[in-house]
Parts: sequence; C-alpha cells; structure tokens
Amino acid sequence: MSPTRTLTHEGEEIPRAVRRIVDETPILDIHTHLFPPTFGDMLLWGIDELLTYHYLVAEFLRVTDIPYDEFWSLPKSVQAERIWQTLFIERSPVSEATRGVVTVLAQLGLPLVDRNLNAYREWFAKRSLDFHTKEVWEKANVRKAIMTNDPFDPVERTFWEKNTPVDKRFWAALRIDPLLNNWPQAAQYLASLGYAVKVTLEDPTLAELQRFLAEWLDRMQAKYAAISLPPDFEYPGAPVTSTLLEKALLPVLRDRNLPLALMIGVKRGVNPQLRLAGDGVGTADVSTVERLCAAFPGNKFMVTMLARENQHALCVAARKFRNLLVFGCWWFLNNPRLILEMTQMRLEMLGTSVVLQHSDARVLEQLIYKWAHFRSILAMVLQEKYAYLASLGWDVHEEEMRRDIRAVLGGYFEDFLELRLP
Ligand code: HDL
Ligand code: ZN
Repeated sequence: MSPTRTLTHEGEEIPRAVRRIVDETPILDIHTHLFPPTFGDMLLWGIDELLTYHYLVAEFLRVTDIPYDEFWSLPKSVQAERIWQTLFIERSPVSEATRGVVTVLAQLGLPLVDRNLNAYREWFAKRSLDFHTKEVWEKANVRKAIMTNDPFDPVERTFWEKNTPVDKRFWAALRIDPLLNNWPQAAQYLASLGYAVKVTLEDPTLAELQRFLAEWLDRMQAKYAAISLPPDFEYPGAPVTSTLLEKALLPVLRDRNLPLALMIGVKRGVNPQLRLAGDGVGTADVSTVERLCAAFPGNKFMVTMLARENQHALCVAARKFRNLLVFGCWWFLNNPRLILEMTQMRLEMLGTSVVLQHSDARVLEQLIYKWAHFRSILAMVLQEKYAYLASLGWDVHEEEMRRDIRAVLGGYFEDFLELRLP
C-alpha cells in the first residue's frame, strides 16, 4: 500500500491546491441577464440596483405591510433605502441574496462597520462604468458572460437592429419564451415585424418562423436558443408546441449545430403583485426531457430544472443521452445547502461532463458574489474527491485538476458546442 498521500504530484497540499485552482480558473458564465455598457440602461449596476434585485424585493415585502402598489410607486432609491433598513439593519443579512450584497461590498473594499448606504452610493457615483465593469470582471474572474437576449423586447430589439457593438466579454443567447408559452401573441408580434406569420401553423408560417429564428441567431451570433417553461411542459404535448419544436425551432438549431436550452419548472406570476419577484416553482416531468433527447438525437439540449425534486432524475437522464447538457443551480436552487447537494450529486453521476453553475446575474456586481459563494462550495466538494484519490496513491496532477475545474466552470459547454452529432 503506497503511503497515504495528501499532496499533489507537484507537492502542494491538496486542499490548498484545489482552492487556489478554483479561484484562478476564469469562468464561462453560461446564463446571465447582463449586457455590455454599450446597451445603456439595460446594464443594471450599482448599490440601488443590487438592493432592489427582485430576490430582495420578495424578502422585503414578506416582512412589511406596505401595500404592493405603494411600494411600486416609490422611487427606486426609496425602495433601496427601505430594503436596506429592513433587511440589513433591522435584521441581519443571512439570506443568500442579502449575504450576497455584503460580499459585493466587502470585495469592492467598502467599509462594512458603518453600514452607511449614502456613503456606498457616493462611492458608486464616482465610478466610471467601463473601469467598474473591468474591475468587477476581474474580481469575479469571469472570462465570458452569456446574455439573455430577447427579440420580443422592443427596447432590446432596437439595440440589435442598430448593430450596437457587443464586446468580447459577452456572448449572446436567443431567448424566445413567447414562442412556446404564448404562440398567438408571438405570432402577432412577428407579423408586426413583417414576417408572414399566422397563428395557424401552415407551411408558409413555419418557413417564416424559421427565417425569423435564423435571422436572429445569426444577427446575435447566438451560442444557443433558450426558453423557460412551466412545470407541466411536456413533449409530445399540445399540437402547437410539438409542431413549433419539430418543424421550426429544432431544424434551425440543428442546421447551425446550436443547442436549445430548456429551463423547466417556473410558475410565472404565482403572485403577480410582486411583478418580477412573483414567480414560483413546480415539479416537472423529466420524462419529457428524455423523450426530446431520444426523438431528436441530432439536436443538442441544455437543461436546467427549477425544482429540487427533479435534480436526481435529470442527472440520470444525462447519463443516458450525450446530447443532454445539465447546467446550473437555477434561481430558488441557488442557495448553499442545495448547491452543495446538487454539485456533489452531479460530480458523482456525471463526472466533469456538466456545467455546475451559472450566475443568472441581473446586476453587474452580482457576478462577484454569485461566483465567490459558488467557488467556496466547489472547492470543498473537489477537495474531498481529489484527497480520496491521493489517499489511494493516485497521482493528482495540478494540470489535470485545472482541466477538470475549467470544464465544470463552463469549459464543458464549449466542448458541447463543438460536438457534432450524427
Ligand atoms: O427565466 C429566467 O431566466 C430566470 O432566471 C428569471 O430571469 C428570474 O427572474 C431570475 O432572475 N432568476 O434568477
Ligand atoms: Zn435567468
């Protein structure tokens, strides 16, 4: 029996080496709601945006009796002040979303003893956005962020139609929720853009729909198309849904060797008065994912599911289908306890053929906390895995650890993009 090893091949203590490499590995963040500074106000940043993040709005409205409409009528700065006072001063910031704001302030070097919101505001006001964006990118150690780009949003659409420059830190993803979730409304909107699209899915409409998809995938140079879907999404399902997938979306994506990202399990507007904060979660049916992967072996699917209850079956499904990439601890799963459970389970069932996390950042500085918090958990999980190998005498090489960690922090998505299925 070889002596119990606790060192890497290069002679570094394994826990230390893992933490260092996890911190040093730049991340490809495959799902965010960020935009380049060239997209103007679409890029949210600064302390007031951090404090009025819809996760914090939900937590604030839980513990106050302010009428919803009164809250929404307040200026954003007043909303931020109320949230700061209620969730950070009158209560300790121990939830994931409140703790995240404190992580951001700490990592940007702002004093935490005074808890002086106006001093924070003055600091942010002095920041040049370009410099600030660069510094946030470096602190989060992100190499690319994939956006959520919605041609059904008239504001965002104009930025694309004006060929607004997108710098190399960003890739695009074509987000097309209305297509499967509200086809009649989508058809009407596409017709208003000049596509000869009717609600009835006859061949000319399907051809025009393929033209719309092709034009926007190419205009954005999108890396994938994405749709968020309710828990009861199924395939085969409603005839319209099946036809839109079979005769429009999947053929166009297959021709371009691009994946379709399915984000399944969101119940939109369970409390509409909370607006963006009003969505809920429901357990979905993983069989639908299996049927899609089996029915379209030449298409690539990226899937994240919102219910904790779906995670194990989704890992099993991924073991059956090489055209299925599992990604992220999405939204209500993005909490340390659940991230730990999911990360261990995914590594144990899928090895490094998985993209373990995305940030879902809506506000620029969230990149800092969402990735700092995840890196701590990833390091903890991998330290145990590599230490076990070393304890048996397996030679744990730094370069191999670096390869593995890059894969699960987005590198596997790049391999998946290159994958050409027969
Ligand atoms: O549909 C999505 O992409 C979700 O991520 C929603 O945008 C949600 O509001 C969110 O920001 N979750 O983190
Ligand atoms: Zn999102």
